[in-house]
Amino acid sequence: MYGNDFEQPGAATLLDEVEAAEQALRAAAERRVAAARAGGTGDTGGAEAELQEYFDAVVAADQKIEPRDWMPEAYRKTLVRQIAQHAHSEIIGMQPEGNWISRAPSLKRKAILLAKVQDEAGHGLYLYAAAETLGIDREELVGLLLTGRQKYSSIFNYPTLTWADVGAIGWLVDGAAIVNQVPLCRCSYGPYARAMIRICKEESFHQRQGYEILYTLAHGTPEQKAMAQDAVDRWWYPSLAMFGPPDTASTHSEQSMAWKIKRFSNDDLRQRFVDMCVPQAEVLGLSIPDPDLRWNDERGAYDYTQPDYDELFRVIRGDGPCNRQRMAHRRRADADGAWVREAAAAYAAKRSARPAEAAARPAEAAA
Ligand code: BYC
Repeated sequence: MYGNDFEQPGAATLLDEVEAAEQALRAAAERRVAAARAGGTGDTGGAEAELQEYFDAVVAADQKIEPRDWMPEAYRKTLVRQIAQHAHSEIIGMQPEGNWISRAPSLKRKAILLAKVQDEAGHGLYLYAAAETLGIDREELVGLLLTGRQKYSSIFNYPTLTWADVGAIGWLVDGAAIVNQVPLCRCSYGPYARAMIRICKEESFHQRQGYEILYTLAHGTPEQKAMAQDAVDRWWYPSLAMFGPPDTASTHSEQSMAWKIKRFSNDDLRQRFVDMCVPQAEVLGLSIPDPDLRWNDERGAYDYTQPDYDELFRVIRGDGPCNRQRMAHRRRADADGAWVREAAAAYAAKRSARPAEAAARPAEAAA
């Protein structure tokens, strides 16, 4: 079951979607579009127009573009931008929760949180690896983050003030991430889609652990319940803002949707998230801090108050509550880890030199 341990209609849908996306991905790997059957394998031998035609046919047929395939330069750049931003978010996203590992209220909570934060590092690795298939290496991407030329998600610029924030991040932030990322399992670029399938399965556990923390607090002492409510009050609107600017201000959505990188617009996903959270908040016994939240029969969805998009743009520009702290910490970690990367590279070079040395030895002996 997706998300939490309480029966609710439609609760399994998101993980079912991931499952279906995985099956579609496998099927896509076995089929090639008609153009490929007739004219070859989509290799790069033809003229630009033919290559574009083949690319368009693959996308239209819901097949996957693979690293070996020709792709428009703008498609490649968009993927590098989005995948890198996503990877950076996973790595920077370790900080707010990492802040609570040493202060988790029990050994069990500490072990769970450690595993969760480690998973985020793993997600970063899958995503950097997916970006590398587009011909850019991880070191360069990290450099772009550290010099402020690439972004990471706005959400990680908010502080984690209490233990309940760890619950709110799991429920709301990971919940928003799942809603955003499940459709990315159907992304037209194969390596990104494959990375997302695994990530979404792990995110489901993350969301559930946050939900369970909040449920426990909400059913604990009045002080614990108040702490849980306070965390939800602070994380609700930043979580809504994670989905990006409204459609009218989203510069990339239209093209990304035409390329089937994005499958839904920012506003559609935001709505889906709100509709998912309302019944879950009821089970928690916590309220969503929006006096205008109400069911709209005509739309078949909840009406809700939009997040403050000026605040979102301020945070994206680097002026959120924790931007400076997050980047300073990341730069420090990068510098502190330099010797590990150097040692690993030296070890790898030594190991790869070994077969050559071994091959050279008999010849030397014979001489
Ligand atoms: N924060 O045209 P738009 C996680 C930027 S990690 C910062 O709508 P797009 C987790 C956008 O980049 C969660 N910037 O863009 C980890 C663009 O600027 P540029 C991360 C944002 O790409 C640890 C401009 O605003 N998830 O789950 O079509 C613990 C215009 O926006 C944001 C992903 O990265 C933002 N919130 O759509 C727990 C998912 N929103 O690049 C959890 C993959 C917008 O032109 N990414 N911008 O300078 C996406 O789905 C899309 O990139 C977005 C934005 C929906 C985020």
